[in-house]
Amino acid sequence: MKKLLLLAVLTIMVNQVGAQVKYEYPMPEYTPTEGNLQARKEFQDMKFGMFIHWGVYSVLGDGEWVMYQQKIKLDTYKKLPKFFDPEDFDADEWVKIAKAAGMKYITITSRHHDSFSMFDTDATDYDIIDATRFDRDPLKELAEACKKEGIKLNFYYSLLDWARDDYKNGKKGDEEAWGDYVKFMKAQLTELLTNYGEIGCIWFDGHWDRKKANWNYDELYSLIHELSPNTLIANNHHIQPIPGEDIQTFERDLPGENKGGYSAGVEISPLPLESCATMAKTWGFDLNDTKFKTTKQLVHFLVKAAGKNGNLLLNVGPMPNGEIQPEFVSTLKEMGEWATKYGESIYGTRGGVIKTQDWGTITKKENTLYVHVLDAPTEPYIFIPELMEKIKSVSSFDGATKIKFKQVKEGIFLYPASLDDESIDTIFKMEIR
Ligand code: FHN
Repeated sequence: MKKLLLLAVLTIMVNQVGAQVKYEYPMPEYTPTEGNLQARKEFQDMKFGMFIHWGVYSVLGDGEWVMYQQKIKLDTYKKLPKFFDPEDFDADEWVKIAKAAGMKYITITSRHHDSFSMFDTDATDYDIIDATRFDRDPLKELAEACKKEGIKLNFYYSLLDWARDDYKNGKKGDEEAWGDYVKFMKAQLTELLTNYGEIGCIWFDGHWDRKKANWNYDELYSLIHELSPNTLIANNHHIQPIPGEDIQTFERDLPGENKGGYSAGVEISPLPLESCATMAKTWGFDLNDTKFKTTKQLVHFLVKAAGKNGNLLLNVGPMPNGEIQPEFVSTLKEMGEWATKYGESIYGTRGGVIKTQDWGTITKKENTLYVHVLDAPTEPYIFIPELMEKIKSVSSFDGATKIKFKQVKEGIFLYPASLDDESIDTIFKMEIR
């Protein structure tokens, strides 16, 4: 009897772990336009973007969750906009940093969970124009700078709100209040999609605050598709993609993994994939956060994401004066130097050729497979399992050195003369027959 009970409990647990979590409310059928499908392809080709978490919270230098974590009362928190005057903000400089890093797009927080709108909005006075002495719209300036430099601009938009009564009451079940909140979001989304030129993506976040609720995505997504059909929709809800979305995101994780703890039961979908990650620990500026990831670690993340057919959206949290902190700038510069040399093996490639191996991964463009050796194996060869393609030749990345190889039915053995342990990524090119 005890054994049976144990078996039943185990079966339930296994089912729950394996079960995909899905949004339960009806969504209209979604057929992406030709332009949208093209935008998805371009998004996949770009591979590397800059995530920017910037808000009045940066004044406190304790991350973007400071209001919640330090239990700061709303009235007290509302004093922050008065101290927020980022006179060193220079949109051109941010775009220059992103571009030099090899990043092709920028996704910036238009409004985070603290409810403060970092753009000129008529839907509330709790925004950068009405509530700060700064009196400039950084999203407008960024949109202009991005346009000049050929960088795509995306907007992060928080669904969750720590300040608004309509959100709070709606969460408690007041349907009228919830209706007001949805109206507010729609007004802001309309502004974001009409006042800043063409926006690459609306990137939602915060769904998990009301896991079982009806978020009215039918209305929100339809509005976006109507206003700007080529704009992609991503939602960092940590569940399976919802009809109407164009990108599947993974937070602090490579696609299909759950090391960060946000993606339990989430499976890879056929949509374009994106992983977002921090350069230290937090997203918003944190004075004490000095656990900086190295250039090598971050390049490995980028390469592994590409190997899994995903993009990397790498975050910076600018300081309250408007500058990106020097530690990030210098790592991004080094990433850019790497991307300038080896970008051919990343941009415009596709992944999913093989499973990630202990030594690294593979990306593919047309007839070329790029073998990325991120951690040199102890054996004097590299074994690539389960490769379907017939290989014609293997060479070093610059093509100058031919690499000996042997293809058997289980896979391919590469025999490079030597492997540099110190190298960030030793790349070999394999030509398909
Ligand atoms: O709570 C947010 C967090 O502040 C940050 O914006 C990240 C970015 O993916 N998303 C949320 C956590 O899921």
